[in-house]
Amino acid sequence: MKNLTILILVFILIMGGASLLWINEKNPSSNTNLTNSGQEVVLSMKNYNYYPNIIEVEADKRVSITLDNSVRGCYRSFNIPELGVSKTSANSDDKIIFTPTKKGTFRFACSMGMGTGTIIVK
Ligand SMILES: [Cu+2]
Repeated sequence: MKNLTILILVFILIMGGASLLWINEKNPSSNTNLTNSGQEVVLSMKNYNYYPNIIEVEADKRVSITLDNSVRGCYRSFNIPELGVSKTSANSDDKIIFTPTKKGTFRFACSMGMGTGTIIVK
């Protein structure tokens, strides 16, 4: 009887662990909002939007944003109105460089506002 109880407990633990793993594996696939931390940011395009579309940077440090070659059309025109950033990047070597001086959460967008994302300045 005691052995059976232990077996059941072990079984419950294994199932619990397995479901946790399952949840963890589930998350990345739904993660189109992956956060890219750091001052060197590379953005590409996924599902008609910037990817990743949350950027975390530190204030008062130079930020370099590269739009890789999957980013096309007006998405190459990159704007963060609240930080005074507005630049059209011709290609992946033409980086968007700025130094955010105010902290906060701001929106970035292409020139027509189809592609959007969030930049968090800490
Ligand atoms: Cu656009």
